[in-house]
Parts: sequence; C-alpha cells; structure tokens
Amino acid sequence: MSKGNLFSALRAAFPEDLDGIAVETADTPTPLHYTWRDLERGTAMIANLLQGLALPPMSRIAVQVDKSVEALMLYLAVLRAGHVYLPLNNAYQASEIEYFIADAEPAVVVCASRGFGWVSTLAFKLGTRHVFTLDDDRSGTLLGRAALQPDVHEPVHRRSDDLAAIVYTSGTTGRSKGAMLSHGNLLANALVLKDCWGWVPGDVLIHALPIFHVHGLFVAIHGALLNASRMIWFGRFEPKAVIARLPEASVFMGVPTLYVRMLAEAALTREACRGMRLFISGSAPLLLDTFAQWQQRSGHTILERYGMSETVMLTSNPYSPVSGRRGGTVGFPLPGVGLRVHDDQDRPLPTGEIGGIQVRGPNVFSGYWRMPEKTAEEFTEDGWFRTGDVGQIDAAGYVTIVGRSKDLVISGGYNVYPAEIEGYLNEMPGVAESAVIGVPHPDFGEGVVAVVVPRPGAALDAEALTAALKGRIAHFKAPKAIFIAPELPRNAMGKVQKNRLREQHQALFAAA
Ligand code: MCA
Ligand code: AMP
Repeated sequence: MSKGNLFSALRAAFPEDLDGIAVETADTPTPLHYTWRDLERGTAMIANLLQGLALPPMSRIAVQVDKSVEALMLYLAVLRAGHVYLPLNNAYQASEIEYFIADAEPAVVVCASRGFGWVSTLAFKLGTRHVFTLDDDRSGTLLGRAALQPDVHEPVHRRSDDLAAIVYTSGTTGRSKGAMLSHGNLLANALVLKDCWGWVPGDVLIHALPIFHVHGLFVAIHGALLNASRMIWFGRFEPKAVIARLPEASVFMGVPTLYVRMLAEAALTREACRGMRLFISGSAPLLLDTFAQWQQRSGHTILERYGMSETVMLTSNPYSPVSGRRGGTVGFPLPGVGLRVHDDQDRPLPTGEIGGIQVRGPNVFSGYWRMPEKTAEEFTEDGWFRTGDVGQIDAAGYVTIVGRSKDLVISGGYNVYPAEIEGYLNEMPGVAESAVIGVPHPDFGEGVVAVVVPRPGAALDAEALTAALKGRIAHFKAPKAIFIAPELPRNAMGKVQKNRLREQHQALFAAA
C-alpha cells in the first residue's frame, strides 16, 4: 500500500468484514445497498480503467455529474489511480465549464449523459482526450468500460505532498482559482476531525450534501470512511425524507439552510432525533435563532465549525462538553491549525479585536493552480494564508466570524462572487453598469440582489435580464431580485457604496 496516497489511508480503515453495508441509498427508486467490498471492487475497476488510458501522471479528472454512489467511487478511484480529482457543480453551464476545462486542462472529463453533447464538444476542442458519461442510475460509458476491468488494483504510490484534488473557488475579480489540495492536506484534516468529533464504532452518517464541494466531498465522506461508518445516502436534500431517516442515524452534517428547512417540518421532534449523537453545521454563518430553535425542538446543540476550500476545516466548537458549544461562534482552531487575527498592515491585533483571519497548518493548500502571483498575494511573508474572513478571538479562545473582506455572497452554502455576476450583467445590451450584493434571506441566509443601471435611452426589464442570466450561468447565482436604477451610489473616490445598497434592500426578503 502507498502510505502517502489518501485512498490507502481510507481503505485501511474499511472494516475487516467487507460484506457489511457501507452505503445505503435513501432516494433511489428502490434502496440500493453497497458493501465495503463493492466500494473496494468498484474503485479498483474504475482505477484500472483510468490507468489503462495511459494518462500522464497527476492528470486532472474533471467531473460534473449528479450525485450517486458511483460518483463517490469515481472520486475514490481517481485518488487510487494517483490522478487529481476536479469536482464541478452540476448547475454550471457551458461558459462556466469552458473556463474550468481551459484552465485545468483535464485529460479526462466525466459528465452526465444529458450534457454529453456540449461538454464533449468543449472538452475535445480544449484538448481533453477522453470524455465519459456517468448517470445517477448506474448507467453511462464510464461504468460500461469499467465493468470490463479487473477488480483488483494496487493504489498508485503518492507522496503526501502530491496533488490529490483541485477545488475551484470563485475569485474576487471574477476569475475562479483552483485551490490545490494534496493527499496530506486532506488526510491530516480528516484524522483531526475524526478525533475532535468523537466518531465511535457504529456511527451512521446521513449524507445529504452535494459531493462537488469540500463539505460533502471531503468532510462528510472522509469522516464516515475513516470511521468505517455506514452512510445513508441522499441524492438530493429533502427535509421530510431526511427527518424520517434520523432515527437510524447518529451524525448529520449540513449547511444552515438544511437546518432552517428541517425546522419548518412538524416531524422534527426530540423523538425523531433520539438516536442522534451529533449535528454539525458549516459553510455559512448559522444564525443564533436557528441554533436556539434547533436546541429547543430537537434537544441537540448544533456544533458549528468553519473552513474553506483552500484549507478544509480550520476551527470547530468543542464536541465535549456540549455546553462548550457556543452559538454564533465557530469554536477553537483545530489541533495543528494556527489561527491569528491581524490588521490591514499584517500587524497582530490584541485579543477581542476584529481583523483579518490568517491561518496555517498541515491542512492548508499549497497554492492556486497556475496562479503563482495570486498565491503569493494570499500568503503573508511568514507563510500564513489570508482567509479573507474578518473575525475575532475572545479571551477564552473562541473564534467568531464577523464578516468578510472579500466581496462574496454565500447563498444556501454556495458562494456567489458579485464581480462574476456583474461581469455577465454588464455585457448585456442596454446595461451601463451593475452592482451585485447579498442581503438577509430567511431560507438561503443571504439572497443575491442586483442593481442595474441602463445606458442612456435603453429600457431594461428585470425579468428579461434574469432570464438572460439563467441562460448563461448556474441558476443559484442568478439574483433573486433585480432593480433598475438611474445610478449607483458612489463615494467621493467614485467607488460604488455597496453598504448603502445593502442597507436599502436589507428587508427585501424578510418582508416577502
Ligand atoms: C438552489 N437554488 C439556489 C440554491 N440552491 N438559489 C440560491 N442559493 C442556493 N444555494 C435555486 C436553483 O438554482 C433553482 O432555481 C431553485 O433554487 C431550485 O433548485 P433545487 O436544486 O431544487 O434546490 P434545492 O434542492 O432546494 O437546493 C437547496 C440546497 C442546495 C439543498 C440548500 O443549495 C444545497 O445543497 N446547498 C449546499 C451547498 C454546499 O454543500 N455547500 C458547501 C460548500 P431555478 O428554479 O431558477 O432553476 S463547501 C464550503 O463552503 C466550505 C469549505 C465549508 O466550510 O464547508
Ligand atoms: P468556499 O470558498 O466555498 O470554500 O467557502 C469558504 C467560506 O465560507 C469561508 O471563507 C467563510 O467565509 C465561509 N464559511 C465557512 N464556514 C463558515 C461558518 N461556520 N461561519 C461563517 N462563515 C463560514
């Protein structure tokens, strides 16, 4: 076994009895039960298929598919074969996908068969050698080809600092950056979380998050696999269905929107949560009100943690004692993680003062794919990564995130970069300029809003702008409201005052 390969570490944690159930699907037409042996054999066959393609070492394998257990196996097989996994949100459209393929130059692209026409055209044009399909009903050319492969495979040797995945996070200038995560980054974080969150034999995880972002792909999956825990696998989050399965589970991980939606269900009771050990929230701020309501309705105290694509998890509220979990905070830096708060000139701030959060640790990425200058900018001279989050550390050591210096909206756990949306809006006929902001939203935490200024003489229609945007970009990025205005508020320097726009539209969704 290759020690540095993350797959080897996950595989070593499989139970001795490979015939036990590793994953059980919850929302397929009929429930499917995958044993540990199925994971072992399935990943071996896909890894053999990849190896048979004789790709250059560390080839990127870009994947835009619907959630399925086979998609999980594909992720594990890419690690196993020593290549680099590149997950892509399945809501992305052609212009978004074109950027990622051009930037990452994947040797292999795997997509849903409904997108094969446009994805393969783009991919072949940009130099990709192989395009396979994979659907969430166990069909597609990837599995067809993998079925012909041997079901044994020796994990490819990898050092712990070798690249395991590239996770794209949108950039403040609108250009997405690929965060390069190594086998060692991912394993170090997974091992720390296994200890910190008190995983015990017999734990069962409800997995209801997408698997194209860090939360669902790394935090949840590595946690369950390292603990040899069974996963109850939801292709998509549906609050009633998840609540119905809580009595069989012990661990749940979600973004705040998932908790808000479950709280809206009468079925969410203490009785439904009686077997649960731990509810974890992250990816976006959990409102104190949600934290308190959850305590009251379920009898459980949500454990909130904080992380980033570039760093995986950074802080966590304590597992024990439960009374140490403080709503509104993200807890303490994880063991091995350094976290400090500095001012704009990189000078340390005293306890309790608000400033930019900087971090370092074995989980912190090595840099952005093919962007050495951007990477250099984001690290301090002494090697700490600037998160772009603004926060404070109190006297007891609790970290609180109070805002972001990066112009970013987090909607339902998905990041939306205003600069990117403004770029698309500004290209539209009749648009002079635009400003995109996030304002409080009862379901998504923040809702995206755009204010658009027409060119002189142009008549703009908000609905038509929304429709045009939805024709080009992932729908979750499209503003939930667009306002047409004669001008944008600016300060004396000519900079758009987004704060004023935020104040103006503060109550927009609350009122709705
Ligand atoms: C879906 N829609 C959204 C969102 N999701 N709009 C705004 N924000 C969203 N998050 C829109 C769709 O575009 C669609 O619009 C309509 O809502 C219905 O889509 P559907 O797919 O049915 O939505 P849903 O199933 O209700 O999805 C909501 C969701 C989902 C379950 C909350 O957004 C979700 O799974 N979020 C979790 C994201 C996540 O895993 N984040 C972790 C990032 P239309 O009708 O116009 O087409 S990792 C991270 O942040 C760091 C590292 C960390 O710390 O974890
Ligand atoms: P991503 O680029 O998707 O990795 O998103 C990372 C960002 O999500 C962080 O930089 C934070 O701004 C935000 N985030 C993650 N967890 C939390 C949390 N518990 N509270 C507040 N913000 C969070």
